[in-house]
Amino acid sequence: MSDTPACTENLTTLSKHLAARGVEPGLASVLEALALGCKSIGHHVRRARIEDVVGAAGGQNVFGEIQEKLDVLSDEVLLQCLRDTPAAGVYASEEQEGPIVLRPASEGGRFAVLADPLDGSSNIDVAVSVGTIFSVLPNDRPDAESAEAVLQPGRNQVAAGYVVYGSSMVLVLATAAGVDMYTLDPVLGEFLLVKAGIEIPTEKKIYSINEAYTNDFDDGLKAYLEFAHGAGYGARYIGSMVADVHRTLLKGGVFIYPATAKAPQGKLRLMYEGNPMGFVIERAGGAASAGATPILETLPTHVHDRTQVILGSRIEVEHVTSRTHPA
Ligand code: AHM
Ligand code: MG
Repeated sequence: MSDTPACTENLTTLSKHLAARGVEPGLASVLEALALGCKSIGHHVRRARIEDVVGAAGGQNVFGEIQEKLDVLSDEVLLQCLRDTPAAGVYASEEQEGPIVLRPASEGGRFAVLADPLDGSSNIDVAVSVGTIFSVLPNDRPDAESAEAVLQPGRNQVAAGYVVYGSSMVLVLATAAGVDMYTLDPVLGEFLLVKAGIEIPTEKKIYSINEAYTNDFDDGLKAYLEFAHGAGYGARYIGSMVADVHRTLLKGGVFIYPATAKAPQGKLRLMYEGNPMGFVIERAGGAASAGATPILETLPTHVHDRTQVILGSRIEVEHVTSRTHPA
């Protein structure tokens, strides 16, 4: 018998685990392309102010919002990674005017990717956590209609996830097999599996909402906040969706971005933010509501549609929706 101790080093890489999870090679190649893009974006985020990437790029996106330099760069990085990936058929993002057809389904482009390339980018200049959010849908329409192929309900997603550029760089990935979490090992340059089969904690008295907008909330939401104040809830709000949802996934509670008088459809984007985060939370055993119905059941009319977002553990979401949308 050898005296050599068994190696206990964590060497379960993303690609190894995708194969172990039974993710088919075409989808795995798209997810690995996104992970590569996120490593590159994370590298730029880490070097903010060393590189000239902080500040406005000088343009606006289709929503009339100021584009930060890093918004534009992150979008270009993801697009470049997907262009090189034969299974990627369509790319759409909140920085682009509309979906870009990379290659039709008939030429192998079997997946559509929708992304918020740099969520929370207005937090970059103060070094608060930001992230990349992505959704993968099947691209199975005839060639001429490929750009419209993205207009599917979130329920059709085959994978979704996000990367948080925080004190560590974390990838959370939801597939048919479940929700897994990876941390980037900066020396190996690999995302290594740190937790498989994540389940959201069931009950937790935490709400996450921009409470400064209370005067704009409807009576049901005001009633929920009154209930939460009386029931001893704590409040947490970072202002980067990706960081707020990541905390909600791991620690529980509810994240809410409601419709307000100023943003009657809500502020967050259905296809780049609501659907992928809803998919992750549902796969982890939680709920994601657009108010009256689950986010994932919303049929988009336009790629840039917005939605209300109420997501978290089922019971915490129910505390909100039972007051905002009583049966
Ligand atoms: P962005 O995608 O342009 O960065 O905007 C979305 C961000 C979310 O990350 C966050 O949840 C929300 O805006 C915060 O908005 P507010 O400042 O209104 O609370
Ligand atoms: Mg965003």
